[in-house]
Amino acid sequence: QLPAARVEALSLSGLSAIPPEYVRPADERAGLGDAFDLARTHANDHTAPRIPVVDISPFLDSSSQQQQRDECVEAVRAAAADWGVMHIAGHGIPAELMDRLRAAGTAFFALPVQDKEAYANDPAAGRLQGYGSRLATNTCGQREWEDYLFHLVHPDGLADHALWPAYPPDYIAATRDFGRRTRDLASTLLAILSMGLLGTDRGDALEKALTTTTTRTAADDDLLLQLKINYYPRCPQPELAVGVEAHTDVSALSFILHNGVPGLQVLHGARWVTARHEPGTIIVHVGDALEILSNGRYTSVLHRGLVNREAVRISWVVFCEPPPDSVLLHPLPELVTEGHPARFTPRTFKQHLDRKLFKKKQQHKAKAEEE
Ligand code: AKG
Repeated sequence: QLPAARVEALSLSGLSAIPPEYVRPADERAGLGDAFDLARTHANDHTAPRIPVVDISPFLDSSSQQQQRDECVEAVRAAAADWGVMHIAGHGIPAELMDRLRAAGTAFFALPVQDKEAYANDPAAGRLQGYGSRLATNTCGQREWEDYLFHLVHPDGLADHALWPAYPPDYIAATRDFGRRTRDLASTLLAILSMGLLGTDRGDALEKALTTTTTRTAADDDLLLQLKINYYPRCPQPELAVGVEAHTDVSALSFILHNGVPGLQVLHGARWVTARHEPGTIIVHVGDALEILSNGRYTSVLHRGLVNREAVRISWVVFCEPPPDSVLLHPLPELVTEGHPARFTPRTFKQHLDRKLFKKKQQHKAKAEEE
């Protein structure tokens, strides 16, 4: 088997036109462009909708008033319902730790491609963790303009540090600490989101529905956090390519940091909105698992990653997922009423993932037959 072509190597080769397998179909190309141009247009358009910024510090500060907490619950609820995405401020993760995480991932990707190959994954052989590039999984043979590093980050007992970069020396410590802090943030947000659905005294509902454990200790925690570092090289024809094609996340929540280069777009109404740079915040997506538990009250946000000519974009996405087989995901019983029947059939996380992949394959097949 030939080694996978790395997009970074392609980008560094200085080509002026991208290979045909990276060119998206005409219907998808309509809204694409250089992410810097789109971000500038969005910033200058004062009527453009903006992804909400929500400060959750009242939940981390024991001296805060109930009214501040209620306002915070309502702001998070509204953002999760109307957008399925928000910038979280006041999240309690130290800026210094976020800088260390970014510095570590950036230093790893600054290594020559051949050094990173020591960490190559092999999805065909079932080895998903490691350094990779999305292969064409669809019948159209289309590829995405990015390389990535993927591994489980929490719980620490399940993380295989042998698969994590040994360089830079701070990679493991910084990434592990960030995973731990993100796990705590996930609990805080799930509590706020639960209160938004069921009231102040039901803050435990969502986390209970996502896990099998009643006490959260390092040993028995079964909410899994997977880290994907996306590396989007410069692209000579950003109007023809995407870094990550439009999708919703299968996770309950996803947390995103990035290096300040624009690229993330989310669908709001019928419009693609470019995420702004909100320094210090963490972007949070509602994923499919939370949409199911909330019976559709919270929206699993459709999003994509665009590329640009000028600068490398790097993003750190932590997917927060229930265990694959031991939890049955279904709408919380209190949210299923005569007026609001269940919109989702019960399924495990793994079944949901399999169904989604199957549907995607069917769609590609139907499209290929059409053409
Ligand atoms: C993904 O990796 O699933 C993404 O959606 C990446 C988004 C981003 O790079 O901001």
